[in-house]
Amino acid sequence: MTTQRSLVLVKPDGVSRRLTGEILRRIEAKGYRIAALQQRSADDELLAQHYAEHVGKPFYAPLVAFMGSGELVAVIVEGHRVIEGVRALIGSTDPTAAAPGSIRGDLASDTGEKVQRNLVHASDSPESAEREIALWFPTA
Ligand code: RTP
Ligand code: MG
Repeated sequence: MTTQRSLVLVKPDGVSRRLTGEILRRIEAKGYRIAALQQRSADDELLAQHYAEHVGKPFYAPLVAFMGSGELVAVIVEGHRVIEGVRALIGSTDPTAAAPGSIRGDLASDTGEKVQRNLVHASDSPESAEREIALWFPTA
């Protein structure tokens, strides 16, 4: 078995709606291990690095404002094929399109705003996972 790591963020909507436990419960119940966890806020500089691929897109400014609007929970999750597995657990970006049974499909609401408030972020490739873990957990 090759163990992978993924960077998961419970976004500010997840923390303020008291869904941190429910989201992490689903990830743990699937068999993944929480290797590190921190509740914190994020400044514009960290968010600009985290979302570098989205700079210039129409939702970028509202996305950074939303992600900086309150505390979030940053987590390193470990397991076999965890990157693909957690992406499947969280579901599609758009809360309306996300499949029932997924975290976003079951728990995220479409607010009709410029940015999707979709509760959770998860790394989308091994390269982005290692880049994001280095940003959020510099010593891990
Ligand atoms: P994430 O990076 O947060 O795990 O989500 P994702 O891969 O499913 O989505 P991505 O395309 O990377 O977009 C990052 C986040 O930006 C917000 N977004 N809003 N048109 C919109 O309203 C829109 N598009 C993207 C979402 O919060 C999305 O998760
Ligand atoms: Mg993404």
